[in-house]
Formats: sequence, C-alpha cells, structure tokens
Amino acid sequence: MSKELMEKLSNSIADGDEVGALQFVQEALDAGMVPMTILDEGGTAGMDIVNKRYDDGDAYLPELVVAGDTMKKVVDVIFERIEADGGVAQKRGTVVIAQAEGDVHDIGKNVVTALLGVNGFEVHDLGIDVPFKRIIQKAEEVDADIIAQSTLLTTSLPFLEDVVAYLRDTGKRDKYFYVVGGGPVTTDFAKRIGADGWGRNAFDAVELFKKLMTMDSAPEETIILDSEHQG
Ligand code: B12
Repeated sequence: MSKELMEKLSNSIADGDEVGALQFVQEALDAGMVPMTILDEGGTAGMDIVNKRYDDGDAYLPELVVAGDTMKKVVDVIFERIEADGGVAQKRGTVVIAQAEGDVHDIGKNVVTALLGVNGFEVHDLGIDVPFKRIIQKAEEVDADIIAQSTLLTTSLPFLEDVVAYLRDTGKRDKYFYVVGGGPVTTDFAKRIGADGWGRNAFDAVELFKKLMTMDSAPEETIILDSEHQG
C-alpha cells in the first residue's frame, strides 16, 4: 500500500501536479509513514523520474522547474510535520551552508538545512550561487563551527576547492570543519581537496555533523558517511 502511494507521489512530483502531490503526502502522513521516508521514497524518487525523462529527451527545462517547485512544496509540508512532532534538542553547533557559485539548484541543500535545523543545529543558509568569500565572511560573522557547501554542477566544483585554499592561505583552516556534498562531489574529490567530511544524503549529513561536533580538531582523513552503500 505504501509502495503504491509512494509511486503515486513520485509520479505527481515528476508531472508537476502539486495538488496530487500534496494529497498523497497527506495520505502517507495520515497512514503513519515516517516523514523522511516519504521524502526519500516519494520525493527524491520523483526528481529521479523527471531527470530520466530529461535525459531521454522526453522532458525539457520547464518540466524540471515545475517538478522542482512541486518538490519544494512537498519538502515544506514534511518539515512542518517533523517540527510539529518534536521540539529541537539542545543546540548542537552553528553551521553556514551555501550552494556553490554558479549553481542555482537548491532542493537538496534545503533538505539538508531543514534536517540539520530539526536536529538542533543553528543553520545560516546563504542560498544559491554564493561566492566562496561570502561563505567565509558569514562563518566569521556568526562564529560558525562548520562550513558546508553543496553543488550539483560539475562546473562549480572548483569553487569548493577555493574555500579550502582560501582558508589555508589566510591561516583559518583550523577554525572550521569543512564539509561537502551533492551529485558530482565524489568521495575522491572530497578527499583530494582536504574536506573534513562528505555525506551522501541529508541523513548522512546530520550524522556527519554530529560526529564532527564531538571532535576537538579536524579529522586526519575525510570522514565519509554513505548510508546507501554501507559495507
Ligand atoms: C530539479 C533540477 C533542476 C531545477 C532546479 C530547481 C531547484 N530549485 O533546485 C532547474 C530546472 C532550475 C535545473 C537547472 C539546471 N540543471 Co538541473 N537538475 C535537476 C534534477 C532533475 C534534480 C535535482 C534535485 O533536486 N534532486 C533531489 C534532491 C533532494 O537531491 P540532491 O540535490 O542530490 O541532494 C541530496 C544529496 O545530494 C545530499 N546533499 C546535497 N547537498 C549537500 C551538501 C552537504 C554538505 C551534504 C553532506 C549533502 C548534500 O543530500 C541531499 C538530500 O538527501 C537533477 C538530476 C538529479 N536527479 O539530481 C538535474 C541536474 C543536477 N541538473 C543538471 C543541469 C546540467 C542543469 C542546467 C545546467 C541545465 C541547463 N542546460 O540550463 C541548469 C543549471 C542552472 C544553474 N546555473 O545552476 C545536471 C547536472 C550535471 C552536472 N553534473 O553538472 C543534472 C544532474 C541533470 C543531468 N542528468 O544532466 N535543474
């Protein structure tokens, strides 16, 4: 039953059918499904469907935009429910997060931001297409513990490298943990640029951030959290 419902949800997201998508999310919540499972099995799956259509030439950018907007509404409803279900624990740490320069994708980053928020992190989300120096400025301003960058575009990868280089060159590398994620950001890339952590998805991001907050200094090797490909 829940599989069928998740299929209906992912198809309505892929079709950009907001009314249908919100109805199926509500049905799933009413049936007692775990909100983050709905997001993963219905929401992210829907983005993969429209992406396949795009790759196959059966959908174009407008369809991606409409599907993206529908997904955002679904994300909002799910996080309203998560927040209503339980209060935030004690503050765990301060995070500055941004989508890399040149990149306007923000659904995945928003999911990470929201999940960190309900897990007790104070999150300063700078949005999309953010020049790396602005991220560092904000981290200084709010005395952040963790700087997190996301990108879905291969062409924006160099801007992730710039953050580490700039922090190193200005003697500030040890002040912050630096973590990265998003489609084209491979574990090898994260290791090569000397990031402190990499997470596959928003769940991994939360576990990664919690782990870093237990550490006094940067880990010797990049911490990789990948709940989808364990052992
Ligand atoms: C929706 C979408 C769009 C929408 C974005 C709407 C929005 N507001 O975000 C629109 C239509 C605007 C768009 C535009 C473009 N897109 Co687009 N888009 C997608 C699509 C289909 C889905 C992305 C998505 O939302 N996924 C769902 C979310 C929940 O998953 P996610 O982003 O991966 O995030 C999760 C993890 O990655 C991780 N994570 C993310 N960030 C972080 C950060 C940290 C620190 C951690 C630990 C984890 C983490 O956790 C998240 C939650 O679990 C993808 C294909 C795909 N399946 O990924 C293509 C895709 C990303 N787009 C692509 C391209 C090429 C473009 C365009 C250049 C197209 C064009 N010709 O104009 C433009 C880019 C414009 C720009 N300058 O940025 C390519 C990128 C290829 C590449 N590697 O460079 C993709 C992969 C499609 C493809 N197969 O070619 N796009």
